[in-house]
Amino acid sequence: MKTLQTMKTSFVLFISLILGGFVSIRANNLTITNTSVAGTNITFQISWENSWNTNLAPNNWDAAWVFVKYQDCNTKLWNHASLSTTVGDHSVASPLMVETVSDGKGVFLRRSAVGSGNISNASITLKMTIPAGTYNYKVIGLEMVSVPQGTFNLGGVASETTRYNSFVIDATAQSSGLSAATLGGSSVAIPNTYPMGYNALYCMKYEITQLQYVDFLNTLTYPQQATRTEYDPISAAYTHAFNVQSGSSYNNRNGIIILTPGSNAAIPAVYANDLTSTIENNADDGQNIACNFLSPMDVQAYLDWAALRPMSDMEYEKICRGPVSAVANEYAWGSTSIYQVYNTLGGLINDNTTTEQFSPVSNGRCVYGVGSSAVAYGPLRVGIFAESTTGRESSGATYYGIMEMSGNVWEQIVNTRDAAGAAYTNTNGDGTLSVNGNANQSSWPTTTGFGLRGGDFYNGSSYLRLADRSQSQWNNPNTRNFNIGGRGVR
Ligand SMILES: [Ca+2]
Ligand SMILES: [Ca+2]
Ligand SMILES: [Ca+2]
Repeated sequence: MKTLQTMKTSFVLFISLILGGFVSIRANNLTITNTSVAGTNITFQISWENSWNTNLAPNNWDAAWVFVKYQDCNTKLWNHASLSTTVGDHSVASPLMVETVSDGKGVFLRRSAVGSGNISNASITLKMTIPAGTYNYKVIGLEMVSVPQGTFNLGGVASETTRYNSFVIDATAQSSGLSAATLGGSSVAIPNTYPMGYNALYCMKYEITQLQYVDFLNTLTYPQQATRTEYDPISAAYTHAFNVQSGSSYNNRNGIIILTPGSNAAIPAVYANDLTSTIENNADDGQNIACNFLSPMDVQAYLDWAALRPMSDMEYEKICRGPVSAVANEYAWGSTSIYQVYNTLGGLINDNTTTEQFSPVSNGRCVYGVGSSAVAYGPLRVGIFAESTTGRESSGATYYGIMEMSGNVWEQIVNTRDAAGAAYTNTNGDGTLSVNGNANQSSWPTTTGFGLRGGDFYNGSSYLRLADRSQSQWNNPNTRNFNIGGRGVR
């Protein structure tokens, strides 16, 4: 297990072809700079820290999922750019390689050979397939981690409660489907089209952050924004996009605000991060804190827009446990070591910033269990426990190096308890939402088929167990709770 240091998340570059200028509007540890467009080629430099590609267990690599949004300067509407599916059409500097995808909705950039360390200003040119026009562009990068194809142990061990039956998921299981009796845990029968975690996938390294959600909102139309936030986009400047806790002025550490109100239900609002009010987009405005208050339909819309897909209930266990044996009552980091952390506990350093950290280092650090002991509670920065000296247990990483799969905000999954969940396939998002801002991909749940995994900053430790399925059916598609977020896979 390589060390996992600083979090890196989406970065947006906004450029104008009309002005011929290229201005980066934000920066964090995954950066995209020096962007230019020539014809249908978009060129930029990408940097991120602590990338890896290893031929030792877990035999995987990290990658940046990069996709391009372009805005028609006449209609002002944002579209998802298609990228060439031919590797040779793109130009990628060492030590990176490009991995194209068959639907052309983005590319993965990753180390071409075994190695580790920082990626520094690697030059990338991607070939887009877009109609002629005059556009603004946003290049967005999300950090992902590869989860290789392979068998794994589902279900925890016999002494644990609220779990799947214990058995091996292999190629035969995936190609044959599984009966309700085989699965156990209140499941229905699932066909061979349900993603069981046997096949290779990429998983977002972190929960969706508040900056990523702002970037998303700022490419939507007014009606889409209205669906994807709690308050109308026409609300006054500095209105929070999501709920204020009842009886309090506290927003559970969610700092997403309306910066410029929309108007006439036609011109969209401009959103920003302003956790430390009231000058937006400062270094301490919570950009890299996990985005909470996300309903199941909010997460699905984000994933459709990003051309990713929801994680299945069984994939959650594969991503956490990997191919090794289950440990009784283990958490996502593969042991029962646990050290409680929450934001009002003390020990938080650089609160609300992109370097928010917690001291001391200890095995099993996990954001959970604040309960009712404090009012001003909320999630922490994604990747907060991954430091230069931490390993799997002290950073809270899964077998593959994915962060906060136990604790912080709940993970959303597609369940195996409803017919609608069982009908889910591995259909990816296509970058485009319905007129009203909903995901509209074949087989994705709409009313039932939803579930939660991994616990959160508010509840106690039993939900953090990686085998725990006590909330694996949670059919509240439009409910926004202060302790629920999500992430995607592809
Ligand atoms: Ca501020
Ligand atoms: Ca989580
Ligand atoms: Ca869609």
